[in-house]
Amino acid sequence: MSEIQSNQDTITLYHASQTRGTGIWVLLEELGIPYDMKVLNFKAGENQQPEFLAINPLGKFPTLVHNGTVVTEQVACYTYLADLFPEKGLAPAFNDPKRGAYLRWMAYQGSSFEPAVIDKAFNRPEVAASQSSYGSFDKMLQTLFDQIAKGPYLLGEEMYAVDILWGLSLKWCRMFGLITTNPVVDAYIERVTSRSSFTRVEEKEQALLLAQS
Ligand SMILES: N[C@@H](CCC(=O)N[C@@H](CS)C(=O)NCC(=O)O)C(=O)O
Repeated sequence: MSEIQSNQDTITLYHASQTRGTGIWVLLEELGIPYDMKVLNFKAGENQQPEFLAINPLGKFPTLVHNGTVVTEQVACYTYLADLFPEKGLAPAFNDPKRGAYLRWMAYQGSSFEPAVIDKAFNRPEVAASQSSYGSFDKMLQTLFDQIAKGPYLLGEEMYAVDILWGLSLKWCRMFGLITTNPVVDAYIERVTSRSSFTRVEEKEQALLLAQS
């Protein structure tokens, strides 16, 4: 496990490049707050070593530790960090009318989109919509795309942490051929992922991968 220490702060991201943790790294950069990173070599199985399993028994990324509190599951990590720094404006305030929609689309990624995409990727037979947690794949995706079409960001004019989650998630799913997008969704992906925070993280991840190979 190698350390990249930016300061003495108590936010630590346990990370492996090109995983769901990548977006959390982007969010930390967007927030512009101090954080530390512990980089694990996923291919060498460092995430299955006792030291890391003691923190996250699943051995998965992202894993975040803040003042001794462990946060796992990417949607929880996005929500937690954006709420921790309300002054950065990456989450609607608790009394903001957008708050409900913000939480809805955050949770949608983990509880509807991902299970649907994984079922499809593994060619699992579709069950009746009423027996599936996401209904049907097509309706799940169209509902998301209809929201994106309202633009320019998921909840309108402002970009929030939830856009980092969706920008990267959709970009990778499109790249792996797991979803078919449309020009409006493509423009949204570009709008979000062309930010300098994404570019910086991408460059650093490439360097890390090179160092680990
Ligand atoms: N449900 C988790 C999934 C996390 C996950 O599957 N992460 C992958 C990388 S994208 C991982 O850590 N795989 C390593 C392994 O299972 O060995 C989340 O939403 O964060």
